[in-house]
Amino acid sequence: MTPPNKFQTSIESCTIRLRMSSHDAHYAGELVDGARMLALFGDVATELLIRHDGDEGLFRAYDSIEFLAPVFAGDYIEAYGEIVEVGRTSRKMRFEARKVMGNVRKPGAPASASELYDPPIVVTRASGTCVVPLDLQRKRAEAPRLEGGAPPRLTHTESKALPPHVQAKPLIVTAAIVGAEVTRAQNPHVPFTPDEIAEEARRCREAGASVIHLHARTDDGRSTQEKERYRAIIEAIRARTDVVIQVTTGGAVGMSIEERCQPLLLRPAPEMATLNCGTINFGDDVFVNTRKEIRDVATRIFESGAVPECEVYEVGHLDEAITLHKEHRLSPPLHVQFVLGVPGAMGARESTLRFMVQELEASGIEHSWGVAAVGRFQRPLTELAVRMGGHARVGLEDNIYLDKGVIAQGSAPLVERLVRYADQMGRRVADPAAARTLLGLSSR
Ligand code: KMH
Ligand code: ZN
Repeated sequence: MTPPNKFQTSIESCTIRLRMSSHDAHYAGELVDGARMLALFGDVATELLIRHDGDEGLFRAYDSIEFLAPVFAGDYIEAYGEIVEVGRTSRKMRFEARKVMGNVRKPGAPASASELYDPPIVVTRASGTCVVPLDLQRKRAEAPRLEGGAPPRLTHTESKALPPHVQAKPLIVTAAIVGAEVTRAQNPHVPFTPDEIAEEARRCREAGASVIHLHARTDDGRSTQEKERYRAIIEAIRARTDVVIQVTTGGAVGMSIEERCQPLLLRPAPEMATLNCGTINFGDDVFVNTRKEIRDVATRIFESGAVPECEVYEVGHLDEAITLHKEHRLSPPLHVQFVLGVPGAMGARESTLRFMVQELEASGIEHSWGVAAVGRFQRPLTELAVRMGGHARVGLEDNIYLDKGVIAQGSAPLVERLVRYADQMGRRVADPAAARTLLGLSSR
């Protein structure tokens, strides 16, 4: 995470900076107590609440705390925080403390020798919730920037069954509009040229998608990872719409890692990129991602500055994604896409999805998750994701039909239908700005 951009918020953010003194050192070797960082986060939270509500509010709970590096007396600490979600009285926040300067502390170096850390060293990360009772809110609380300002109409009987905390979660809809495998013989609406792809991206954005999962094709439809082709497509999309663009590093079966990762060489770097977390049977082929290759791709994504989305096709891939996060190979928070129903890999079953979500939640890692499902499973599994509080991906890459025997006229109709369903369920759709906040992307 390269502060401060990576963590920027569209709701409220602030930073405080101060030097740790010998009064703060609690342990041997002038080591500062981790609780000191939490005290700084408390001050940051208070400032955020004053800015947002005109009241100091109260800290209710942390849901995650990670101590990542030691802090010593003499270190300059920058404590950053942002409000990422606003409820009626609750304000969900994320925090990061970074060491920006400190003493050299090497044998032989003078005691006063000091250095700048470039990039700064992240020492603590946390997330938590504060509350401001309604009668103490002196400013009108602004909801995160979401589409459709009016509260959703609950027209579907099921919607009444969705718990309020699920309804409160903005839904990120990803449109996978091209893919590497689908042909025009299967669906004549698959876009190939930069203009066709950009036009479809615009239609999907208008239908409510905020992320485009992107593959590239040559004019005659062959799958390509060629950097200049991605540049042309991304420029064409950017000329039309503000969607988050997530490039594939999976490419097509049989491509080398070098070939697959070419879009990461673009500058400015893509905002997001997929990270495939394991090998699977992929229909009659094998989609190979060895552990060494996964780490290679993760490093390339990290170094490009793109935010990874971990593609999980099997239960073990989730363990791998969690391991990669723990190895600090991914810029947090952790984004997981459960891809269900690939022939030869994990089936598209509710029980499997619920198990994986439970495992992810039990990891204690700050995360978000979404569902992509293949063919006839796309609709039921993405709708299940909506009901479970996850995000969802639809589009021709995964499914060419709108209904049984009815070819979808592009990906936009699939997006439109999912957004309608989300509305019935009482979940609002995140626009690209809100999606960027939720995904921890730099603002464009
Ligand atoms: N075409 C598949 C073999 C991704 O985009 O990262 C890989 C794929 C995954 O589509
Ligand atoms: Zn893909």
